[in-house]
Amino acid sequence: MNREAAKQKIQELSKEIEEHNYAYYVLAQPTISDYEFDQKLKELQKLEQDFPQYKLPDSPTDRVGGEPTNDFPTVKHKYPMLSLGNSYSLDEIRDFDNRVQKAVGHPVEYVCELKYDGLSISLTYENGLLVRAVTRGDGTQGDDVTYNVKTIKSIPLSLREGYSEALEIRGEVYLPHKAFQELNEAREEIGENSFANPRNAAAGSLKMLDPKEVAKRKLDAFLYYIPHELPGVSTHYEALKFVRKLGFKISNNIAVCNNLNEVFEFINDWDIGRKTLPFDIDGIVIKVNDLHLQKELGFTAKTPRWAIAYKFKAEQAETILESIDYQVGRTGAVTPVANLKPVPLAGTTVKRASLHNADVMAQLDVRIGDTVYVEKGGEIIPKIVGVNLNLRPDYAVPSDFIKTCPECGTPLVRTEGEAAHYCPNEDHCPPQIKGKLEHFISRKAMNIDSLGEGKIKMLYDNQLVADIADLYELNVENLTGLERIIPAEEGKKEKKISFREKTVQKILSGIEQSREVPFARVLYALGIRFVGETVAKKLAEYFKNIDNLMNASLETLISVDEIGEKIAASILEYFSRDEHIKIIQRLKENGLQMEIPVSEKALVSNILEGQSFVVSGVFSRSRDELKNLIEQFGGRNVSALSAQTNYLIAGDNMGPAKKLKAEKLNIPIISEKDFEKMIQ
Ligand code: 3B9
Repeated sequence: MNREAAKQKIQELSKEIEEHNYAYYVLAQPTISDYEFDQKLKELQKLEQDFPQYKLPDSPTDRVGGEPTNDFPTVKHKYPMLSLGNSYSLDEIRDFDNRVQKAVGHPVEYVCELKYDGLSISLTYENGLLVRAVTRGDGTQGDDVTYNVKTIKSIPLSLREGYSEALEIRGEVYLPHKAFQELNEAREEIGENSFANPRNAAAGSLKMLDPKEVAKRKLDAFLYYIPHELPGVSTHYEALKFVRKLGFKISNNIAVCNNLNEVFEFINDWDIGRKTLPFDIDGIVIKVNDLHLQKELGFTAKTPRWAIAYKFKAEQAETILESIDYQVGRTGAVTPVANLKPVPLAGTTVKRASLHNADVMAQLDVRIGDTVYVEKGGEIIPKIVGVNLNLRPDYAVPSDFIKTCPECGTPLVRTEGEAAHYCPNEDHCPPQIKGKLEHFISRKAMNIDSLGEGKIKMLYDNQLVADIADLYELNVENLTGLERIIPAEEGKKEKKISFREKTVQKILSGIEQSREVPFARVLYALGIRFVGETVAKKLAEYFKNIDNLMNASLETLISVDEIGEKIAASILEYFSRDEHIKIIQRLKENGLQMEIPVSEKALVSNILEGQSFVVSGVFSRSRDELKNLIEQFGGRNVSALSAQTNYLIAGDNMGPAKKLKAEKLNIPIISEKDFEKMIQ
């Protein structure tokens, strides 16, 4: 094919394929068979490969996912992303309506929408093209996940009707029930943990580093808000109709309500209707329709005054409390968990429920044998919210909270003023070890995404890793053939799974790559209590390397910006343990970054420029600290003496061979004091 024809064909196919996408994913009216669609997509992919110069910026081939990334850049939102105030009763909606009417002086029209339970996202279009998709983050800034969002088929890559004005639009990315179920089944097959709910699954999916993986997840999105003016639009409802024409998927389940009764009717209809929806909603959103009135009402720090969410009541069931287990979490917190006589609730059978902590147990006065009320909220595990005292049997007596850790036997501690009991055996209590490992590999720490919760469990259960340094001693031999047994469940057989060769390679290369992770993130990854990302950065900037930090006194630590006594004490405590020092030693030996790169060590002066030093012996400061000083003043450290070396800094106990060699090469031997004079 000649170039002109290829260009033409690429344009035609791109347009045609996107039309089919639109018909299928937005209008839910397929216009072509899957087979024909795939043929066209393949044809386009081939042409784009042969004539990459003609690939369009909104090519539908991007929907299968581009190249993997290492990180999602942080982007500041042009308009803040607010959240919604919550209400749990019709009375609270009445109060909301009263506040609105009082502020504007007359009754107003409302729009009612479903409250999608997903992940908020903001899309930016420039010259008609999707240029950015950013997560809500903290409302002010979020993660740029554009390449992942491009794989969501119902999100237009370019706007219809030739619309080319700048446009920002907000909505919710979610995972439909069916896709959620399929995903969890597939994860179970390969030994990964299931997601607790579609919301977590959607959030996890959008944060994956490989868009090709995201493309497989069948995410979807509803859009519901435009934070700026649109031509000829004066109500929220009109705004939604306007953007629907531009190709966005806007819900059909929207009502304009003239009074509160109509709002209540919408709420009641959907309290029942939600059970038949193919996706989760967690309530109804009520918004003032008139955009001028919205502006007049304004917003508070986090929420608009013109909108409110009505949250559906969690469904309740009554059943018998048969026994109480105690679970130790990743952080050592101990949670009492009730074993219940199985009872159906909101589509699933409930057998277990959280009792939170000793205070809640005492306050509810729950006893084994009691009939209890269980409720399913947004959490993973349902909770007990009350006891039916009329049905309490005579034998029921309060149970004492356990005194020792059910996982490792260590006596539990409870800090004054805190509700939770903790197991203090941080380094040797199994769930806490796994927690530390999971933190270590997490995205903002060492970012070893070839390992996950499931694989960590497998490695731990097979006694291959018991601390973070063990990860760097894994190899092909001990990973190959590892087995994990998935116990038999109702209607299913016991399953054995093992790592495939490809998985083993992936795990090892993920670990290998983590050796390049900068010092600040290594420091964060250690999991020192109270040392979060920001604190780790400050510490890395100040101390430059791990030895300086390890040797720092309380006074020095506290003198660092943003480090208070609580953090300082925790750092001292961490480094006071031999075991931790050994782990750090092993991490060092395995080549992890234990200092900031030279280029980042702020140059204090360039007085030593062009001078090279060999440091040998014992000094008043650590050798690393001395080497840092050399670099901070523009000098260079070399490991062995040669004719090019300018100075040998000799400390106590320097070997006689070094001295001889320096004398032979005519290299000046100076003391620590001499060196201090050089940089004064
Ligand atoms: C800046 C539905 C959800 C939802 C809003 C929703 C979640 C949030 C919201 C969005 N489902 N609707 N609506 N159906 N899950 C109403 C909170 N609105 C905003 O984020 C927002 C942002 C605003 C006002 C609202 O005011 C501005 C402030 C400064 C500059 C420009 C605008």
